[in-house]
Amino acid sequence: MAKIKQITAREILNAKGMPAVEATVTLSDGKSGTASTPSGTSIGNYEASEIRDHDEKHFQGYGVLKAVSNIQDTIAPALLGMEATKQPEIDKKMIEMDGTQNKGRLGANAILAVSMATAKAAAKSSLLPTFLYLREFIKKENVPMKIPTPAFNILNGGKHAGENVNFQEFMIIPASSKTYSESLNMALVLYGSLKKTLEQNNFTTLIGDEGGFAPKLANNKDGLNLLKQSIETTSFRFGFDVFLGLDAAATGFFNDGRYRIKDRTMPLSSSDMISFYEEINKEFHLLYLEDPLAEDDWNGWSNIYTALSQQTLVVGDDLTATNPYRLQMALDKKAITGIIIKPNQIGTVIESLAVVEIARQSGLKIIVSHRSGETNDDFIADFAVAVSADYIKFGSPVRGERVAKYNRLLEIEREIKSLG
Ligand code: 2PG
Ligand code: MG
Repeated sequence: MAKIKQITAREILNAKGMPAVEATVTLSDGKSGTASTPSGTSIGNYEASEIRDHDEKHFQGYGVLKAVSNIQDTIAPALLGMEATKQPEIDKKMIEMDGTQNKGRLGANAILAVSMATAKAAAKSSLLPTFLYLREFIKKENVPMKIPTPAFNILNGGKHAGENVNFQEFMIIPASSKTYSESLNMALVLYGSLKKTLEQNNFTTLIGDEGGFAPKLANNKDGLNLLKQSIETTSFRFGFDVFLGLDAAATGFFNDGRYRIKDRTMPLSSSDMISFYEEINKEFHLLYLEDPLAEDDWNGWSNIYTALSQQTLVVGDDLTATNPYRLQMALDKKAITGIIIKPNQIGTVIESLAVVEIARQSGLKIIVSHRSGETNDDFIADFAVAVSADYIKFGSPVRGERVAKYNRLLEIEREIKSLG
């Protein structure tokens, strides 16, 4: 039974050059865990709040020294001596000490770093890989362990790519019958094929925040066409081996009650926007559609559920914000068939697990996701396997901060095999 002996914290940079919080939790048996909190770029209104210093002289105001000192001066003294495997008690203590609805006092960036570092340390102390250790906290009946199907965001748009196009993520999704290694191999082939297709069409092959290509396109439909073309020049069969998915991140192009997309000259009402999705779905048979509408367009969400949920997964991200209350609203209003889980949208490991539990009991598909401003931390790979997520979203299979997660999944795939 190892107890928390020391907690330290520091400011590091994430992959976008933004300061991030890293914490190390050391236990009485000498084992330790280190974790860091990512940041979003398209941040939803209902997310837990990360705190930044607003001191212009330090990292242009984006520093996180206050969050770091909250760990050292407030969180650490309160958690010292606690049993490391008591993750629910540890997270509860931090939630209570913060005392706000959105973790805005101590900072979700501070709290989550400690929460994840505690889980990593406790896993080591229990001599278990983190994904197996985390399974202690979920109801395992009917939840066989598996590597989730990866959705690869190989064409970046919206806020992740200088508004080159409106939709934020154009994804390729291997058939769920493929093994993880096969899916990763397919992603690399299709990534290369997309690069060639872009070159042939005189588009730039520079990349966006999540490693996907970021061509300046005339409209969103062109993005889907490019992906389809890139698949068709390989041996992979569109609609059989591989499917298409979108994260529209629609809050980003919604203003004054209207959606503005390059595909239409006039701004669109919610129902016109839904008609547009129906139109592209006829052509591209989307497997997955995330945040098609803005985060407060509840009527629109209920309507798109009615229109499309039999044909495609309708997924909430900004809508639900890994928040149990927002999830309950989405269920009451019949808005979604899948939910994005991002631990930093809610701020602790235990609350993230609880949201997964409610979602699964309600029959939703679970998608565990990174943020655009990732660090090299690979905790979410373990988390995704622990909860047997249906899908994961870790970006393109390039760039260190994305590859860190994909490589961890390769390692987990081997570890699961060796368990027999
Ligand atoms: C999203 C995420 C991750 P961000 O919208 O799903 O891809 O983007 O981290 O910028 O919110
Ligand atoms: Mg999203």
